[in-house]
Amino acid sequence: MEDRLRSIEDKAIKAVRQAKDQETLEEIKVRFLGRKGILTGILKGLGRLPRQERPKVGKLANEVKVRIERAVRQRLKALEKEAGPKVIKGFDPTLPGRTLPRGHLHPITTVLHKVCSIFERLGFSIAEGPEIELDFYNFEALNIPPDHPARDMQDTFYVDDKVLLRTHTSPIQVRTMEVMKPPIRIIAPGKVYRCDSDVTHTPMFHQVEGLMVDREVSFAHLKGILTHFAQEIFYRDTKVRFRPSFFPFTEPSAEIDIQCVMCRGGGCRVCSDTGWLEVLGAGLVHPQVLRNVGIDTERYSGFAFGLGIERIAMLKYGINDIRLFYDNDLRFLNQF
Ligand code: 2NL
Repeated sequence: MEDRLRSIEDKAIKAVRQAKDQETLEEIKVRFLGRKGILTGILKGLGRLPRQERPKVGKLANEVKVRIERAVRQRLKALEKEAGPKVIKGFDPTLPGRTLPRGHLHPITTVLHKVCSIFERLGFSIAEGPEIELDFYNFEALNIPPDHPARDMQDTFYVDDKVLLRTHTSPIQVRTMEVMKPPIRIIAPGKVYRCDSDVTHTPMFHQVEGLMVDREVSFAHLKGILTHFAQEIFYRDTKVRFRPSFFPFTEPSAEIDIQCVMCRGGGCRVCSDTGWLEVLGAGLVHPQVLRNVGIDTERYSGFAFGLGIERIAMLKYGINDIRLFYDNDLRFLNQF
């Protein structure tokens, strides 16, 4: 039996060393060491040997097994080295991986972040609120009377007679003033909804409003802050113009123009040859609005302003159709 084991070992190791490829090696391994292999057969048959021979033969058989296994491992290593990188049918692991397309922020998000960050650096905090609002916060508290044209069904998406989609982010500021005592310095960014659609209007767009309420807040503060903002978001030397205007929630009110960013004031199609572009609405918070939220108008005053993000983005990037922002055409979006 011992001779037989030695002869099996010799044969096995010779075969292993001569194996030309991994497949052949695997076959040899199965033939000698497999569940139905030669060596396994001998180990299984140990019980039929005379009792005194069993330990010796068993020990030898195990040693043979270990040596064949070692030879197989060594040969496998050598073959793998010879073969180089593994090539599985249809898959070459040496090829560079497919690069996944890399996403980026939507241009509206980028501009929204830029606008917010300018005001955050001036000490304003970001405030948020619901997009589905009560008529009270969107209109009533803002001194917009029931017969005001902004309430018309044409402009506002109503859910029912008391509930609507907010048409501006002012309700965020009303809610903040209700719960926060002055000094208040907040900006209110977010989506707003109006029943309107053409090259310069989409039914949903983004607005940022700002509000400051404190003792002795004046129009001079508003002018300084908005001039700084215009020069940060556009050009450092951008000229700014304040024109008298009207909003029900501010008094006095103003519309703020910047020198045209396309022609730098010379006159072009974008500014209709005026040299100016309207970018902001603003004013001192109407005393009635402050009273509506319980702020003492003898002690406090405030300014507020509002701007449309899509309009700023169109001017910054020279885009003439607002709907491009929402078509999700990658040929457009990938340019940012
Ligand atoms: C515009 C005009 C404006 C405000 C928004 C405001 C908010 C409160 C009180 C008073 Cl809580 N005013 N917001 C004021 C003036 C103008 O936006 O043209 N937006 C695009």
